[in-house]
Amino acid sequence: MSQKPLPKSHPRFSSLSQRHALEAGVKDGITHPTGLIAFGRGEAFDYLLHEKTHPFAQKAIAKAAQEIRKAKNFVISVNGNTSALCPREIVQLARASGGKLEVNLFYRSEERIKKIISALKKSGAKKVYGLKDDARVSGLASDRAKISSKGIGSADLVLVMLEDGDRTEALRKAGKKVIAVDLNPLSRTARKASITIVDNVVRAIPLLTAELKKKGAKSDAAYNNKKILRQAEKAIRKG
Ligand code: PTJ
Repeated sequence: MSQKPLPKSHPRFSSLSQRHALEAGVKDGITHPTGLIAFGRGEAFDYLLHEKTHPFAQKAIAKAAQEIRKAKNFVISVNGNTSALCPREIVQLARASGGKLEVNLFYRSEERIKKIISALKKSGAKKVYGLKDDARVSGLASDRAKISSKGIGSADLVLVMLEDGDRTEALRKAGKKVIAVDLNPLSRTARKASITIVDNVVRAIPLLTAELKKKGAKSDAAYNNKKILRQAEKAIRKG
């Protein structure tokens, strides 16, 4: 459906722009139609968080940057929603972190993977894993189990965004650290991840890239993910 450009002065400009990015993603065959519903769930939490990055998310971002610096094989897992919402920002994060990109889908099809890889390449990505799956995440029934041995298969640290919870659990069981970006602090992904950034991906990913570029970032040995999730839940309840 063609429409007039959104006025930047609209109080919900950012949120509406994200909706339209996903609408285009569905039209282009990148985003699965149910991704719109998943986004709506996130949007409700974002509304309660006043669509801003809170200190608990900043803390998680700082810890995530620290873990990325230490990682031997950091992989960013990309799905249909994130590739429509913030492809350029994801590629910039891969560049700043030296991490690999891998497409991993719940509703897996070769056609969608190819389209997502091409969208990431248009945004500047060089190599993107995921089309050829030669390994599996054990204990996972869904197609998300299909991975590349050179990507997620050999990763020690994986970034997941907008996930269904069982993969995070299975990745942890496989001995990998997981950074999750999820607006819902009650989700299984949020609870099972090593570090949970409770924030919208469109804000969290550029902030993580900026954090990685900072020199002399200090280490925070006292990081406690359960505490971060409690703080996020409290902020949502307060509204
Ligand atoms: O592209 P595919 O085939 O891999 O399919 C992906 C979807 C998104 C359809 C699939 O992973 C899914 O159904 O996800 P869920 O189980 O609905 O979980 C999505 C989680 O992401 C929920 O906890 C939402 O609150 C959260 N979320 C939604 N939008 C955002 C978000 N978190 C951060 N930023 C967002 N913009």
